[in-house]
Amino acid sequence: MSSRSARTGGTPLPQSLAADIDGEIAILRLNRAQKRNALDDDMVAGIDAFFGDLPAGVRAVVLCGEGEHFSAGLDLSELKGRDIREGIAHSGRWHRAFEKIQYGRVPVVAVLHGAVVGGGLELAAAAHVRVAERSAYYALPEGSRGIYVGGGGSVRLPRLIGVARMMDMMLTGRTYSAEEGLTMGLTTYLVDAGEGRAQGIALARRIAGNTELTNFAIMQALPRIAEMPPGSGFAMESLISSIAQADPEAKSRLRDFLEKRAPKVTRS
Ligand code: 1HE
Repeated sequence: MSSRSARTGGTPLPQSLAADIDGEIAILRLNRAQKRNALDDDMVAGIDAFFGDLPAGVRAVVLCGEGEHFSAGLDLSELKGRDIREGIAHSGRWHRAFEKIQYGRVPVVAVLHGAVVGGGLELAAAAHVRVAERSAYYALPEGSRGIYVGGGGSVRLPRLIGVARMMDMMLTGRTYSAEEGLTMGLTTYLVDAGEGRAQGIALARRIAGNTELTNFAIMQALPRIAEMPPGSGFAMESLISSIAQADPEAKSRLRDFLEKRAPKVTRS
């Protein structure tokens, strides 16, 4: 049974965001198509509140955008009167909100189409899986606007595409297509027009079927282990894998396989 509400947990969302809960999946839509889903302060606060207050039964989130574009990035109209102090506070609010996506309670699948630019790309980079329709394109127009990324882009994007590529995108305004994004690490799945949401939901359902402990390990431990010196990483991996396999749910799944009740791994 699907429920649609401006509230998902206890927190009201601004009009520019809309949430649906369908069983174990929550769908958060950027709902400001008239401004190409440009992210203003209310939206960023709403994203923070949404991911910080997911209903207990939700086990994966799909993040997508209404209209012709995923997101045109930062709402540039808010920059006009901001001084340095306010700029730092603003960037910090984006960091906190997007941190709740990347290191939140459940995995997030972003569904991308049209412009995925500036802060919109920073938002997409915080998700764990990115499904891009063929119309999607990636850009960092901050360079030509006289500003700089402020939503964690300098931290997350080099880890996905490398410093040199990000530098080029910012210096020259180069854009990449959804298809090019596949080999670069921006697009995880490439789909045809109109198929993104269904694919995103199907992937979210698959993710929701994993054990909570495994999803926790993948989201929280994997990216941190990747940043550790190898010796610390191996030790952390041993700990995490032993904790995961001791879970009764893991034991039951292994028994299902050994007693021929679980599906085999097949080509998709
Ligand atoms: C906006 C914004 C915005 C559209 N802030 N209002 N981002 C950018 O530099 C991208 C700027 N936007 C664009 O290049 C284009 O709007 C799009 C390619 C995304 C879409 O083009 P189009 O022809 O479909 O729409 P449009 O006619 O340009 O825009 C429709 C309306 O949305 C229009 O307002 P209107 O009142 O005239 O109808 C636009 O002004 C408005 N709009 N994008 C404010 N971004 C944490 S730091 C992150 C730093 C950044 O993200 S920098 C990158 C900013």
